[in-house]
Amino acid sequence: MKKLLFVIMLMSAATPAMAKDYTIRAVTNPKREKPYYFSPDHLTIRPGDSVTFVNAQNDAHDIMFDAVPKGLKDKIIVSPMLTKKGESWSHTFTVAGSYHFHCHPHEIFGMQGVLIVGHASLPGDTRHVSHEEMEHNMKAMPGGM
Ligand SMILES: [Cu+2]
Repeated sequence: MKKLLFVIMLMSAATPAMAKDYTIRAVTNPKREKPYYFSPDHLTIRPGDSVTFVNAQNDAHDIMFDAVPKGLKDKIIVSPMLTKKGESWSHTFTVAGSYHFHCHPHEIFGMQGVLIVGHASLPGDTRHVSHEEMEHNMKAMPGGM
């Protein structure tokens, strides 16, 4: 009975009606001291919420999650390359913890961000994903590199 109650609680926690969709813009602005950035670059959401990354202009940005909660196991989260203004990519986050992401073309410019789903990961609960793993995943995607 306790187990059934727990399952019902889990199901109601994942009810789509409660889930929100957030927007993070991928911005190129040569007038700024830091020309490439995500806006916002820090965001806290709840498990089950989605984030839509929107390309703010005609420039190439992508989103690679290089540090994710261990609870995701071997799942890799990467977007296709966004090249046109308004082009977007969405992902729903169900596993709680800290997520770190960056834009590959502009990684050396510090184009990165942090997403907290529910609560921050405890020390040791983060899995680092190599570029090799992420790029392999991108090639397998339609519209990927
Ligand atoms: Cu970029």
